Amino acid sequence: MYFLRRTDVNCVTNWNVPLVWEGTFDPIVIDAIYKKTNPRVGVMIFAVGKYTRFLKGFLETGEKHFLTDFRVTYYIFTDNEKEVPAIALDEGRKITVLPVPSARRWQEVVFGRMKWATITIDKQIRNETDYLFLMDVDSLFHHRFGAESFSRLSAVLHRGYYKNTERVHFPYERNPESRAYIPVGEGDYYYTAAVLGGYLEDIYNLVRYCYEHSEEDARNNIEAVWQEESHLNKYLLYNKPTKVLSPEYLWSDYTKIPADIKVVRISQLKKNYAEVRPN
Ligand code: UD2
Repeated sequence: MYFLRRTDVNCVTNWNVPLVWEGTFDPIVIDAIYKKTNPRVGVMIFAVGKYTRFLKGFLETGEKHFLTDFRVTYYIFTDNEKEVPAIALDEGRKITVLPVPSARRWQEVVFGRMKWATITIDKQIRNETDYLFLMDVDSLFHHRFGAESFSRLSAVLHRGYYKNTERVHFPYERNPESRAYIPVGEGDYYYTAAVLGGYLEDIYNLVRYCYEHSEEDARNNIEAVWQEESHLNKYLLYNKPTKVLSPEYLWSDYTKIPADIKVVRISQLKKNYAEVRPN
């Protein structure tokens, strides 16, 4: 018998959508429900410069834990196709490699994700995918990441701010000149840009918004404090997610696991920033 209850955490947001934690869904039932429609799932990952070294671990562990038994296409954006490893994929799963230019600054890559996602959805992916996820590559899957993550727009709580932090201390962009500006006193949660997903058109609206607004900032010589993550947080304040995923969906090897995190589904790897980023 699967007990679907947690009393130690909020399982619903104050706009009444699910806040997903281990112990709040039946994994077999929820996968079976979504399996009936056999959705096509796309996952966009960027591996530019030295980040190609993370592809093997991401893909191998993704095959063990990410929507197993669903149709999945990994869209890998890279400036070095030769470094994309050959990984054995299960039936119904494939890799599509998409070339992007190299970057001089790491910020170009994280902003560029929103640009290339927008362009590539328009050019190609719109006809190939029902659900689309965007993920950081420097991480490993450790536990099931299944159909409980599906909704029109699913965002993940940033592990650093999901509890014991008042909204005034969320690291939103506070410069009123920036398009990512959120006034003090506003905000629901602080979301990570490292994992998000939803219906293709909902994700398209989000990435296009972040792309266009960061371009507008750039024309005014402004770079938001957490780059595309700042624009994402602004978007999600006024376009509420239809599901919120707990930090189980993106933890970090740097951070001790507290009692309310019963499973870590993805964990960000420790990395030497100075060595791995262009500058
Ligand atoms: C945080 C966010 C990240 C992004 C970034 C923006 C978390 C866990 N991560 O990550 O999503 O919002 O801040 O400031 O909250 N990449 C490359 N080549 C590069 C640099 C980056 O391919 O040279 C790609 C790669 O897929 C990587 C992602 O961009 O996983 C994010 O970059 P990061 O890991 O350097 O950013 P980080 O750890 O500060």
